[in-house]
Amino acid sequence: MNISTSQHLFSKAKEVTPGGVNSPVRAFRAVGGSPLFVKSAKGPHIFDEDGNRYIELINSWGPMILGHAHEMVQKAVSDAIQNSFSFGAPTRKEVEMAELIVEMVPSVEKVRMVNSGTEATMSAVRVARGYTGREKIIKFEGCYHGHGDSFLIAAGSGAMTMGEPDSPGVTRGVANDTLTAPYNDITAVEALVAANHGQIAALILEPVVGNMGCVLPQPGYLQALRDICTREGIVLIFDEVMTGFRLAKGGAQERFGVTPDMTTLGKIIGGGMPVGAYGGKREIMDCVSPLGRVYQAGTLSGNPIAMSAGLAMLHYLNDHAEVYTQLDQTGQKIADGVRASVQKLGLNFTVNQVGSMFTLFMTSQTVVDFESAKTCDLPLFGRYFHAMLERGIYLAPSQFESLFFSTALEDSHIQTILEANEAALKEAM
Ligand code: KE4
Repeated sequence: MNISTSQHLFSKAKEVTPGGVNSPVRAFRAVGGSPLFVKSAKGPHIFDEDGNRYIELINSWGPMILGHAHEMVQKAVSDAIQNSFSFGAPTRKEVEMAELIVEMVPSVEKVRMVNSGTEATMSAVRVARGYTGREKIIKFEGCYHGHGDSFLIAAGSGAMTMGEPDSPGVTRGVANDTLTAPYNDITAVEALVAANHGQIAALILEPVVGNMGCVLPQPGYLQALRDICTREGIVLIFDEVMTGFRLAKGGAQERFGVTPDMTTLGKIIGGGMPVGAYGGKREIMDCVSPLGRVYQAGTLSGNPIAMSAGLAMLHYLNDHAEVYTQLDQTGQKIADGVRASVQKLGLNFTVNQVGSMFTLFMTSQTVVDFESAKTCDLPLFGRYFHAMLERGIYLAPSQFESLFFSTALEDSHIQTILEANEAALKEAM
């Protein structure tokens, strides 16, 4: 494929932006080659600056669950723009958004809007510390909760591909307050709790992990964490920035029937616009300024244009339960098809899938945590990624990322994806 315009733009970008991108994983460093510069998108397709069309399975890392440029979301934004962009004052749309989130997400009694998933998780941890008066947190190796200092310890996502999970610039003091445990290992959590008794403010996790690739909680794991946190007075935070409104309209907490004390949200909540949120039990959220003493603020929080996009998206998802049936079917079809090709080619690779989240791991191990995810053959994944790109399928440019399917994928697209997958696996081996 001719990608000369993207290559030219990338060389210009690298002169004026670190690594030529505004978020590390976009730079293709984990798979090699030069990143595509996207010009437009519609439905299941993106179009790069050289006019190449791809069926895309990133969907802006989750938000575009209804496919790109959905007319319902676009109309909501174009209508909102007529009333100007931002006021820095309360608006009725923020009330509507908060009421809708409270209705849709089981754990949320009160919610605060912010502008990214990182802001949501940083704020939720601060509130948990303020509410409990405790300082330490537990996170899990391979889970990613944005780029807040407390979380860049054994982080997933781009941090994994950078080969330095503990980022420079994170102080020893911050790192000392972040305890880590392997995902899916309850014994390790019990040991941390015993060794730090009465000092742990919060336990934060991705209830289904997307950021080491898609990794599911093993049966009983989430409930066991819930029980430990209830027993110890630890605030259980489900980071549903990825899974929220995707795995069910109430997110993973609805799908798995386990209710945390707080939830962080992002991605889909903004319909493609920069929106995050954190919420939970009333008694915890009432600690937040100006009602409580835990300070958190934001110039563009609850921005009316972003609220319009998010409200259009969430109302649609809340009113169309069939979306989740379709997404589950799409995920199952693709997982079954990829597993069939892997078996046909005599490859012993692992497929993890739940709903519209999916990862093909280039390892024979069952992938249940950070250590097993790291056994993947990364050079092989890079060759597979580019073989798929050449066939017009745009995957996440890292083995340690989940794919996200949208309702814009029809059977014809799924067939194209599966044919390309089998050919790309053959080529890459
Ligand atoms: P943002 O600050 O990027 O909006 O959200 C951070 C975040 C928090 N929690 C979870 C579970 C997340 O997945 C994320 C962000 N996800 C990555 C994808 N692995 C965003 C892509 C990127 O970093 O460019």
